[in-house]
Amino acid sequence: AIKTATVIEHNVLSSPWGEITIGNETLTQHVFQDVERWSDAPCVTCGASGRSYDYGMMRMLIDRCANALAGHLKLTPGERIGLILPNLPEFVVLIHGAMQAGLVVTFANPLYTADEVGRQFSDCGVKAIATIEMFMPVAEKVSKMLKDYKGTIWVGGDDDKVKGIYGLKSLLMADHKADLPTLNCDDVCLVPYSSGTTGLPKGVMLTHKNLVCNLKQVQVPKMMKYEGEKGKGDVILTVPPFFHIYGFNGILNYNLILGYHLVSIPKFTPEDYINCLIEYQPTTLFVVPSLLAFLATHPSVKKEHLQSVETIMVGAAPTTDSMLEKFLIKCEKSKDQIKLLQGYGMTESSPVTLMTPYSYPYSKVGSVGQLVPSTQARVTSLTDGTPLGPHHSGELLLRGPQVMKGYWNNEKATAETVDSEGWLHTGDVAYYDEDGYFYIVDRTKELIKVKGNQVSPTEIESIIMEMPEIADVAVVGIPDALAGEVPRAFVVLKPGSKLTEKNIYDVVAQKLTKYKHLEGGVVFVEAIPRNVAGKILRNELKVLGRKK
Ligand code: 4UW
Repeated sequence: AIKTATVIEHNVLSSPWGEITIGNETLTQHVFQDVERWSDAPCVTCGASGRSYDYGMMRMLIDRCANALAGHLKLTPGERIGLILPNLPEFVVLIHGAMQAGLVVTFANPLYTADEVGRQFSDCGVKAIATIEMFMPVAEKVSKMLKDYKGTIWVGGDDDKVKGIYGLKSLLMADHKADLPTLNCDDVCLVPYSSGTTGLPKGVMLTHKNLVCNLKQVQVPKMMKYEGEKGKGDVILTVPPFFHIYGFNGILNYNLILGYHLVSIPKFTPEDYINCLIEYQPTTLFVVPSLLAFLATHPSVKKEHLQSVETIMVGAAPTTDSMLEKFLIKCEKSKDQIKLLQGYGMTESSPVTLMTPYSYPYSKVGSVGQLVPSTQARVTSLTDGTPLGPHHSGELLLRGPQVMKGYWNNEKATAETVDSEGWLHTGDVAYYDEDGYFYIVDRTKELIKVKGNQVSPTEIESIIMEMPEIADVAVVGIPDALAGEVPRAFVVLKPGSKLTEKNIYDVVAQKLTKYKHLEGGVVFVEAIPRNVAGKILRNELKVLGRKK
């Protein structure tokens, strides 16, 4: 039988999965609470190099890391550390080590340009950076933009030959000792960046409590397969980055609690991914829609490669039913033999708010699922804000203990996003059915999602506006078969300008990482449609985009 969400009042929906108890643990305590039960089991493995730590080793290295950061680099509670790291086992050592030392972590995509990392790390007031050799030049450039900088941790590199650079290995090998602080679960421990419903990327303040609650919310008995199955030795193959909230809390921490073996690769290549499928025989895959499309349609992925897979979890951008079908056809498995699960969330909600329960009926394929425990929702009319009943699309509002404390140093954006009653305004358009299953149908916010990655139109627009010959610009996402969406710029040139599409493409490409490039092209127009308040009418441009 389908569990049904209960409507409580004024069309506020509550979770059919009850409530969680909110405790006082820190994130690291919660994630490693049962570590003694499987200390010899593999914890995180790099699928490219084979480098691997077991749970006991991982826990010990985290302790050592916390002591070294506090005792040797003299980082003090509340100070920010910035990670520029791909998915490597050491990511886990550093992020949980830093949190245990009371530090606040912010992470950046390692493929960001120095401009992008610099903007984020200066905004957050970062005091130390951890990175690998490949990104040391970016770290060095960025460190010069930061005040009271305390040092760079070089993962895989050597110690101290250059002042202010610390090899991670020697930090962990030395017996550094520090008086580690007693932490409060209301302390902020993570500040990932998200552009939210509008504007440039902003720091999202997440507390230990936010993140721990969200882990409890997705591990309710019966909603997940995993009831009573802790430590059963599942193998998880994952590509979504640990430097995004889905990868960090929704995948990494979620599976570490269960004692599962996480295999990841620092950089996606079809060969490495297929090799991991063959070598590690994963039981669960965590993917974004573009990776699902790869598995379903790429000729080098064969059904034999997918035989061990029992569950596949997809989210971070819209998935189509037809792609889910294509995937089943590729595996030659029935819907009973493989579970296709979907989750929906935002950085601002730690991230999960909706998830398909493990036992959901296949009539609901395409739904992003039901409310996770202790979470409420409202769907409000896009025209007048009134709450809507089943099967009517409107803006999705969510409330629960996983909703962020606010945006870093930005009360205005916080107030615009989380209202006085605690509702998070998602900027997504959704409806729910009579069983409390939700369907995402559109987005009212400006955010563009390229392969699950956030792209802020404002960020691209501000770079184009800096070119002297530009009179006005607006960027919107246009549909793309592989990436989901790609950015397209509509540009008004100043009279007499001879700027070409390539000139504009190149300026953006110089300043921003690859997935933000104008793969949707540049369209020259006479004027950008704006409302009386000067706000860009993006929907009109999207229609224009579809016609092109
Ligand atoms: N369908 C359609 C979806 C979906 C979606 C997200 O970068 P952020 O801030 O955060 C994320 C979080 C992804 C995520 C959370 C929980 C979970 O279980 C899971 O997967 C299994 C993935 O991406 O972007 C937030 C925005 O991304 C869109 C939506 O617009 C949202 O506001 N989005 N998930 N399943 N769209």
